[in-house]
Amino acid sequence: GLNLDDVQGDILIGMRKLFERFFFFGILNAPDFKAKLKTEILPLVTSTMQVIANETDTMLNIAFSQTGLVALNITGPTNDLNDAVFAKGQAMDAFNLGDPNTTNWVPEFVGTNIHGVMLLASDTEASINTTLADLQSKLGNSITEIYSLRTAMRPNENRGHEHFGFLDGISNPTVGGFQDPLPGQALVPTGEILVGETGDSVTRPEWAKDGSFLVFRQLKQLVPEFNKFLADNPINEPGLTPEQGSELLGARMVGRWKSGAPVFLSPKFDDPDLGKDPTRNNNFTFAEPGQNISDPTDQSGCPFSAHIRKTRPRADIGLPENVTSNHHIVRAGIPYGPEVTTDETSSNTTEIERGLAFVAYQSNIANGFQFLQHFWANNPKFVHQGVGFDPIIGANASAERPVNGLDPTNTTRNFTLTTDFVVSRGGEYFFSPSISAIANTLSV
Ligand code: N7H
Repeated sequence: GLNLDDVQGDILIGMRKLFERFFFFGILNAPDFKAKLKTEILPLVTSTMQVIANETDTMLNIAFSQTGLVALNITGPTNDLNDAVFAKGQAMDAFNLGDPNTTNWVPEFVGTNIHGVMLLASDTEASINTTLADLQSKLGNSITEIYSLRTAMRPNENRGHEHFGFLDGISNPTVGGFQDPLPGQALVPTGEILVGETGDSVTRPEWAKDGSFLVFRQLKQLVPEFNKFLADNPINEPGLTPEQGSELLGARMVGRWKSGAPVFLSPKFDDPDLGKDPTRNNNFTFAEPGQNISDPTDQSGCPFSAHIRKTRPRADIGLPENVTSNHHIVRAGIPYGPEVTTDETSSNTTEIERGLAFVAYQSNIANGFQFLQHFWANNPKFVHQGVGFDPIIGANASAERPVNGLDPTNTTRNFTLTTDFVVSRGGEYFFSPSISAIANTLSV
């Protein structure tokens, strides 16, 4: 069976604490770093079992980029992870992902200087600060800090919601041998998420088994601009106030209401009881009873372009999806940046950066994150001709984005989005190794 003591804890279920720090570093002295990786870092690395037990104050995970593995002298054909996208680094992939260029990127993500990232998660920021300061002093000059991102769950009733206001972290696949799927949850082969497990058909080094590729993206969100767009374009549906029409437009862009309730199951109004019920809030396929799923006109329940339908089309590409699709990712992102200020609300303009520290795990980046972004979200012909872009994350190199199906009163109506509500600030591709690989391969 799956060794949950050996798989890093963020991969399959996410550390999901109130605060998380992403600490990006370069390795300056490999022998020194390796020694400290073994004595100082390894004892603190949190396994999946430990995340489930939830007894750890500050959880730690660590992952390495391609240049980081090279710095550690993990090279040569026998050590090749055989993921071409990972090997090149994310900056080389910017154009392919729909980013207009890397000028909007956080400068530290441009190039391949980042060797690794440490993820520290805790319910208090003070604990993160203490643990990190302690680690930094022990690591000394073996590493250098390149960039660091502070993130936090949003306060009070917005806890668990991303900055546009929608509940996040609802639908993630589970893997064989881990947890029984909730109704509607995808059960995928273990090897779709974990390298070297059943379902991963790529040749891998022995030490890579039970690791996973970690895609990190700093995705800035233009929240006041998003809200202005909704306010300016309420769906004019009989019985809805303009405010409700705006809420409906936002819900159809995402495919869920802010509470998490899927629009497919609750097409006109939010249903908070449905949104918070894990046995019901993911239990749908997008197939209406008796519906010809390839009928591109039926978007009464949920637009084909909706973010959750673009990124997990369910019955649109045939069921059971664990057999027909190998395009699943496990998401473990968390918001960063402050709440919207009254100034920003009144000017409808973002002044302070906020967004999503996006994290996705998969055994194959080309089948996972890259596929979802490039072939689905950014492809106006997916899942049918004329569907348009994913209105949330679809990227067209900053050119305007046609989106269809959002207006349930006229699903052939086209919206042309002239603003990217999500702007890429770049990121990097990492490999999150098993704990035994850290002990027996990476630190020796
Ligand atoms: Fe998305 N959002 O708030 O609108 N996402 N996402 N995402 N996303 C999901 O089911 C959001 C991004 C997926 O199984 C929900 O947990 C935002 C990227 C996938 O039904 C919400 C950003 C990619 C799913 C958001 C962002 C994905 C998903 C519903 C960027 C991949 C699960 C809550 C700032 C390339 C689909 C939930 C399923 C769900 C939002 C990014 C993919 C609310 C704001 C870059 C696979």
